Amino acid sequence: MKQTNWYKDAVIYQIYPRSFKDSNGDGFGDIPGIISKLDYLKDLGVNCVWVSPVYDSPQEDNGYDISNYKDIYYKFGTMKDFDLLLEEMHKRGIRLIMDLVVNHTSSKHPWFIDAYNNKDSKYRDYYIIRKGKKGGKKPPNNWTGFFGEKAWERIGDTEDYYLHLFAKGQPDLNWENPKLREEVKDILKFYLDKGVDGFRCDVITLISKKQDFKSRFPKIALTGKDAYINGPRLHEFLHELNVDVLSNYDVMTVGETVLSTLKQSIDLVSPSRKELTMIFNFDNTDTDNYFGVKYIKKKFRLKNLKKVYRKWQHGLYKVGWNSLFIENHDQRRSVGRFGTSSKEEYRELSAKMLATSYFLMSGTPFIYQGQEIGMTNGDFKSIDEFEDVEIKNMYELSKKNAFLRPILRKSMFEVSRDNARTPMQWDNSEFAGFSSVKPWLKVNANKEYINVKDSLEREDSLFHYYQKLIKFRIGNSIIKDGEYIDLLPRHKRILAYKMKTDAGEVVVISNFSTKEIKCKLLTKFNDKNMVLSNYDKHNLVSLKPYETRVYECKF
Ligand code: ISL
Repeated sequence: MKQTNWYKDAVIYQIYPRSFKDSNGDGFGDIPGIISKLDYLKDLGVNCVWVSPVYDSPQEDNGYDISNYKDIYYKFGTMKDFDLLLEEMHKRGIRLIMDLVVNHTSSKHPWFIDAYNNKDSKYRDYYIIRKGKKGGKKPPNNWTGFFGEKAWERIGDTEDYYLHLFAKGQPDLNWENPKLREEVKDILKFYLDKGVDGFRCDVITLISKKQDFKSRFPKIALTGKDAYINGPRLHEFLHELNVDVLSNYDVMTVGETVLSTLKQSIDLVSPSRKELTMIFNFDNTDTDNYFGVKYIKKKFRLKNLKKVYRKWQHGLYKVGWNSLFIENHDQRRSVGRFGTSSKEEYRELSAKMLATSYFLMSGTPFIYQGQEIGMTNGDFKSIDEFEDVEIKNMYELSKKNAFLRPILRKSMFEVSRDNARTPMQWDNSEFAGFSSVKPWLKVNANKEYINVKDSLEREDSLFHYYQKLIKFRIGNSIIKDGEYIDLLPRHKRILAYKMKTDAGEVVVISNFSTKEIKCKLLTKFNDKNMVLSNYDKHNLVSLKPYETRVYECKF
């Protein structure tokens, strides 16, 4: 099938369905709710939507634990609703990307239930099951997973254990088994034949594990990671999926990669290798922590973000394609992060500045629901107000482990994934227009003044700024194909870069501070080339607090 590379002109909006819009008054978002808001998304200007998992699931990890890939979780709706969603999106020229979670299933998946209960089950080899040590008293090795737990769980009182790199209810699949790989291809085809436009591939770099299953030392966070991240057959498995299935459709994939180097990422996205279209790396969101561990927070410095931008823009230039994002359902909100301010005086102004800064580089920009109106972290006051399995596990860990306790307790609330999962704030009514009843997760009190209704009414809102940004980005080949040039690599408060091709250049200059700053660079540009800014009036030689400007010159 001819590949049109449409994704290079896509702006993708991520929906976390349980928090987006509840249509039937059960306090839980659903597919008809999404359908009712498609005109809103069209108005925003995005041309593609990534929907976090809506498959059937016991919801131990909010749908990232799938018990039936070919059915829809009843609270989200039915397969009929899903088909209608796809149809209604396509009618509006919006593409649909599904979340593909195939590193693991739910422990309630019929494959796993059979494998767990029956040693001779044909599904036993769909999972990673190994004999424990000491007659089953101890796990097969010392690996630990992503939610602060041991990565093995004993199968009843047998000698055997199954591997789970996430919650206990998320057993890892065994990709070494060709039959399992055929099942995955079948799932892909099922949705691609419906007309789905691609997949966001959950923790895809974990699917191949080193087969020695030996303990690893030293025992630090993610013990065993060198055996289960970027494993030996990762590229082979992805190539197989691509050649056998994906390349028969004009679709895109974005792989969620955890701790992948630039070199590994280049291999994943080089078109000639036929693996993935693009990846999410987390170098940007790791700029405010140590060792890639979000609980160990560090002060944000613009120079570190600039380094990340240079690394990925230069690293993939003419080699592969980038993804651009500042938020998702696993990250706390970007307001008050990455140098921006959550003080109401600066909230929208600084959010416009950050939006401009990450949006106009080469790559596909993603917007996470609520980001376009500047939603903030949830106002959680006690552990009981959280719902996420990750923070609950971490809280338990902090009770048991005296060394980790102060570190976890200090940052846990602020970095919790639930901060991004609070109900979408549509208006200032009791449940923020998300639902007619009390939602599954606490509504943020600031829905009084941060909400879609207000944003649509105010001409100078962040929402309207995003509209302009999206319009400018889609189809702009200077940005798409341009070479990234950092114009002020050493400046501590100003980010300035140029995207350059033979046809012209786009220049972005942003002040990441609350101070007015002199900037000589500004004198080089003519105001009549300014295409976007978050201020109406501009000074020739200085940038106001959080000011951002975009200039475009065509040669
Ligand atoms: O969220 C994280 C840290 O807070 C990450 O470590 C996250 O678990 C990792 O990026 C993998 O995320 C994906 O797979 C998980 C799921 O819980 C996440 O929501 C999903 O985005 C397991 O399927």
